[in-house]
Amino acid sequence: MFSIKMRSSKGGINGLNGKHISGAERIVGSDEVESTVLSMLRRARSHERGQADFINIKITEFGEDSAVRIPLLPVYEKHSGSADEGRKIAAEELIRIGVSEKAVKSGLAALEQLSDSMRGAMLLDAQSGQRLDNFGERGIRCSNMDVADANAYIQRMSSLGLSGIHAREALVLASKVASANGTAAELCWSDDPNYVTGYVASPQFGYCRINIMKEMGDPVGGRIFFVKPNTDLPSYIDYLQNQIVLVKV
Ligand code: WAQ
Ligand code: MG
Repeated sequence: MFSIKMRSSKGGINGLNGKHISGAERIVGSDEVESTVLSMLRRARSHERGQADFINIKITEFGEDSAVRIPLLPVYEKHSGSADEGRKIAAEELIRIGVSEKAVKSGLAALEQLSDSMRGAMLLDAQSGQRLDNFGERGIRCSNMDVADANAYIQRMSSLGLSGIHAREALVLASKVASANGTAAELCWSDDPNYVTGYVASPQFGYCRINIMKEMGDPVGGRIFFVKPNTDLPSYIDYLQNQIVLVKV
């Protein structure tokens, strides 16, 4: 199997200090490597955040037995009429999951205070609300995950009434995050200016889509992983970053 990763930016020098445009990763069989690379290239060059002037595509082969298989989270939806209402619904859902009120408040505030999008997520203690990682404005990147069977996944997505790359990728990422030992919940909204749907996810209840979580046109998005107290952080972070995970529908 092959892991293919793309990241792109604009305005930097050799990819350093530019504005992040887009990133993507897939895990595919040998016969899909070429088409996957091509679609990533196209994505980086025609993204609504801008046209990348630096594109990095990395391809790594690995043995199938190094992958762990996990189930896809169940999906449910809550309706909001505005960004404010969406964030209120998200807060209620996080509290129902067991995140403390204090931690919910600091999570929302942390995302709302961002002036630019992060590339990764912030880790917050689900009880105290304190930031646990020291990855600063970069955040923790959850990586090395994909669906085990792309066709089965697309079918499942359409049976759920979901289409498009945002939901497809977010649900896989959220499934991996929820499968990590120590995750209490996740909160997310997109950094794509015109994508206002966000979600709260948890190992207990699954993936809760909230149709409006930010104002149309807002280019700032982010993610919070709420972590249970007393979690072993180095192994938690190692799992998120490095463990190869295939999500089964
Ligand atoms: N690991 C950790 N954090 C990440 C990662 C990652 N691999 N990728 C993105 N982030 C963080 C980062 O701070 C981004 O700015 C932020 O999340 C948003 O990323 O319809 O599109 O890829 O059900 O813009 C959610 C709703 C869409 C989908 C989320 O996120 C649906 C989305 P984006
Ligand atoms: Mg984005």
